[in-house]
Amino acid sequence: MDVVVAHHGYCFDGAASAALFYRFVSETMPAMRDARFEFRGLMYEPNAPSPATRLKKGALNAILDYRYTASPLIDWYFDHHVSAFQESGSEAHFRADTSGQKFHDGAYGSCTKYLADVTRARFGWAPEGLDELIHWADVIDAARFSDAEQASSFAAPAMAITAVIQEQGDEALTSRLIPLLATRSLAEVAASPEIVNRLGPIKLRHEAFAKRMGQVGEQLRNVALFDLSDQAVDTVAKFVGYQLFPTAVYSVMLSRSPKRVKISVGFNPWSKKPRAHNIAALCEKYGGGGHPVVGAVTLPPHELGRARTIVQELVTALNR
Ligand SMILES: [Mn+2]
Repeated sequence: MDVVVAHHGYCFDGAASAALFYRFVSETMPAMRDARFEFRGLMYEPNAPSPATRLKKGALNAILDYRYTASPLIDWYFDHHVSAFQESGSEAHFRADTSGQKFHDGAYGSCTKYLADVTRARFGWAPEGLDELIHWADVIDAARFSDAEQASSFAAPAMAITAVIQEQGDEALTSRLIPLLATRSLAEVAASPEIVNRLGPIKLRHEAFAKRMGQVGEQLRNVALFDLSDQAVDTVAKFVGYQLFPTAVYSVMLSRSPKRVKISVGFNPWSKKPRAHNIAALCEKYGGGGHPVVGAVTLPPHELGRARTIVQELVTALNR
C-alpha cells in the first residue's frame, strides 16, 4: 500500500512533521514496511483546493501541519494551527472521529513536537535520533529564537535548511529532503548538495531583501509596516523587520508574487511589551489565519487595492 503524506509545503515544520511520520509508519506498522511514500506539499493560497484533493483512494493518507477537511480519506491527522477548522462542518467531522488517529492542539508551537509527544504518549513510540529535528522545528515554527539576529542567520544547519525549504521547497525537492531529515543529522542534511547548491544565491537575495525592507519600512507607533508591493518578491525574511525596528511590537508586511498578494502579520517575539491581539483572529476576518503570534492573509494578485485597505485596517487594529 502507498502512503500519502500531505504536509504544509514550503515549511520546515511541515517537512519535519512528514519526516517524523515517515519514521513512525516505517517503525510501528509492519504492513507498511515496503510501502512507497508520496510527499505532497499543501499551500495556504487563495482558493486553494481542499487538501482532500491531494489524497489518494486505496492509500494510507495523512495530513500534517495543515487545515482539516471533512474527508473520509484521512487516516491520520496532526495539526497545531488554531485556524485548522475554517471549512464549515470540518470541526464537527473531526470531533465525531472515532479512529483515535486524528489530533489537534492549537497550544503547540510546532506540529513536529506535537506529533512526537502524541506518538510517544499514545503509541509508546520514541523517534530515536530525531531530538535535534524536533527541537529546531519547535524553535523555528514558534519563533523561539534568542534574538532577531539569530532568527535571520543561516549559521545553524536547521536555519540553512529552512531557508532553502521556504524559498524552493517544491514537492520534487521536499520529497528528496524528507527521507534525509528522517535519517540523518541536520548537519549532514545541510551539507548535502540539495542545500549547499541553493543556499549561496538565497543568501544574496536575502541581503538584497533586507536592504529593501530598510528602504520601505516605517514604524507607526506599535507597528512596523513594510509595503513591498511595488515589485514581486521571491525571498521573504520574516525577522529582518524586527532587526530594523526593534521597538515595534507587531509587523505588517505586504508582498506580492505572480500568484498572490500576501499580508504577513507578526508579533515581535523579542518585544518588551506584551501581545494584546490574537493575530490569527485578526487575519480570519479577511479570510486568512495562522497562530496567535503570526498569521497571514492571501489574496489573488489582482486584489492589491483591497490588500492595501486591509493593511491599513490591520495597522489601526494592532495600535488599538
Ligand atoms: Mn507548523
